[in-house]
Amino acid sequence: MFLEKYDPLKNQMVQILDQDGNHKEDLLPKEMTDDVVKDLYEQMVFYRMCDKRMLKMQRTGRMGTFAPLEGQEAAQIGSEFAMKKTDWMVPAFRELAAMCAHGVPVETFFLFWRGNEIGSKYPKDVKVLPSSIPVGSQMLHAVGISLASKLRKEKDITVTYFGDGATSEGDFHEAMNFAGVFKTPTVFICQNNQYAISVPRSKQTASETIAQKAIAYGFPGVLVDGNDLFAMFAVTKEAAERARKGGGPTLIEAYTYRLADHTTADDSTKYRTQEEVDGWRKRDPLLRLQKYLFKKGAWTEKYEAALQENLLKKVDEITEKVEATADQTVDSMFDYLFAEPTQELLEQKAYLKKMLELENKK
Ligand SMILES: Cc1ncc(C[n+]2csc(CCOP(=O)(O)OP(=O)(O)O)c2C)c(N)n1
Repeated sequence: MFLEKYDPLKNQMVQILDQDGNHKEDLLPKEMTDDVVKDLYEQMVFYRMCDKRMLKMQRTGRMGTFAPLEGQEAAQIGSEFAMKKTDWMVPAFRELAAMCAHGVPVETFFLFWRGNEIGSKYPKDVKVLPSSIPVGSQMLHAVGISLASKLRKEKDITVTYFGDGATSEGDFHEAMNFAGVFKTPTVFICQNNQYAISVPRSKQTASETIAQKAIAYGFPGVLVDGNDLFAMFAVTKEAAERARKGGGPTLIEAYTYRLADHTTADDSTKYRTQEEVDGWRKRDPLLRLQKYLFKKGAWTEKYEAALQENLLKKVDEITEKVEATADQTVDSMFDYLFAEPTQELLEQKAYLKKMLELENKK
């Protein structure tokens, strides 16, 4: 429905819930009952809180450099909710909400960004790949995984996330081309948050939209309001169903905004105005859901206060667990690289251990 009706070349964008909390009744997905919307809203509040906690920890030397999520909660939670738990997720590096909603424990996510190797060890049944730090490389992995699913006649699909900056990488074009030719069950989600560090979207591509790039590769591309939970869910669901039925890939451009700095090592005041950020704050994905729920009589200040209190306790517990986890020994650097270590790795490990022993004796 959305994939055919909305033309990216005409800049048509799918929106079901606007920034004032008004929705289009005829487009509201049937899955979005008040209870479900509340549950998804609570998840979004929770992940924003986790993100804020990570920032606090980083500023006090208890977390490494990381890429904050703030502003992209609807793009991630809406699309994840359209996936089955058996589907693969292949993230970039800003996907706290999507990855944890898909089964990565929040503690594990925190540990990864603390530099602890345990942070890369997911429970066995969690079908999420680790965060990809090299920009864009993950899209090729996603296409490979989805091709494997197709060849094995498995019904799972693969959803991969990346930013607007990643579309300038050769990897993006190779992945899109391969997916189009082999009709792989892949859903490409570009979170166009308007910047690649300090490079604005206007300097990234001369195309009017990112969604339209799919046309050249022979499959649909659709522009979606990425701050609209309902639209993100509805379009991802359609793309996922299409992929599952053998229809091939889809590119979704989630039009959104990174409200925080690129990473904790960035200062976004150097390249964007406060006025611009304030304008986007009005389009906050959490705020519009709050307004929607309020109109339905399902949101009150009392409910919000209780929610914040409960979630804060949960975040405190996670933080305690994370900080009580022992740092890893040097062995872990080598042990998780391959199922069977190579001779070269064994030699390097022995050498490093010997060097550290000598160092400690000094
Ligand atoms: C291959 C590669 N080149 C450069 C970098 C440095 N780098 C890290 S994030 C980033 C910008 C990514 O922008 P975008 O894809 O829009 O994602 P966003 O950070 O906005 O979520 C760059 C250039 C990198 N990590 N990998």
